[in-house]
Amino acid sequence: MPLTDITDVTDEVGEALAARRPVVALESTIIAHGLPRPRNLAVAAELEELVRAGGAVPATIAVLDGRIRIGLERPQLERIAREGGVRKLGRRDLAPALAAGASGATTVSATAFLAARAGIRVFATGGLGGVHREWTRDQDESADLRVLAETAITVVCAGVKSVLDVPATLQRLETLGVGVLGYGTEWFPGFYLSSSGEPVDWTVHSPGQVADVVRAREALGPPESALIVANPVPEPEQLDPALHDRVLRDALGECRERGITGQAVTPFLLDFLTRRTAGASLEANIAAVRGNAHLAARIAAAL
Ligand code: PSU
Ligand code: MN
Repeated sequence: MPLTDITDVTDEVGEALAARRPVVALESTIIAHGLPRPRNLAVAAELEELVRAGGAVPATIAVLDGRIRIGLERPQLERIAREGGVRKLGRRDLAPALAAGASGATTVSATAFLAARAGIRVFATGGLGGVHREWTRDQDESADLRVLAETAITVVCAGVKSVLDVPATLQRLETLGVGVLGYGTEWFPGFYLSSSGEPVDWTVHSPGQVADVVRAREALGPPESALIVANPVPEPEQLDPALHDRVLRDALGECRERGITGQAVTPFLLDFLTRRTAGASLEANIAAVRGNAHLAARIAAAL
């Protein structure tokens, strides 16, 4: 069965891709499982507007009723934001979800995979998945990393979620051959924080410089891999680092105590932080994603 038979591309996205106009992919897990309702719907719509304001067409990606959706109309965005039973789909979950006629939100791994297949070259998200701090015990490493190692796409993010083991994740990215550029910074961003305290090897300062790197990568040819553009949340909008460290310690403790594992870990930690920082982590998270959506559009336009 050809992929096009099970994929619905909105007219707007399809026309933009055919005319080689800039398109930016957006993931849907952050909407369904990363942000609280009803704010999630407002943010999802705002991200699309930010992409437009940056000069590109937004393509939010999800699976609805067993069909791949590249670009969502408003009623479909509402379903992802509001419906119960919207599953969290990594790349490996796509086939069973499609076969079952299920609906689900796509993580970075599934979104990057589907976006690249659809011919989209730039993707914006909040924070990537990565190596969890309890890796030595449970080997929890997000499928995001493996997919980024095999997929030619530029991913604009605010680093990896700070609930993870950031140095270990950077090591894995190096091993996997995934390029990392700091955008306007010499430090890898810390998702809720402007800096994780870990250095990056390469820094760029404009969308044009990112486009130069992408073109050089394309000239080098296979094997394909992703390019991460690590764009920090502006310092005035970051979460207070002391509050971050304190609440995160509690979150990781509670996660372990309650025996939460697998796909549930990331949503649990994000929600715990939101509740225990009285929404401050949520604001930092949203500020980061906003900046990424806008920058991704400018990069897509520069390409
Ligand atoms: N970044 C956010 N919020 C999120 C996520 C990332 O700001 O909800 C999601 C992404 O979809 C990412 C996923 O791919 O969390 C990683 O989950 P896991 O650690 O279970 O692979
Ligand atoms: Mn995991």
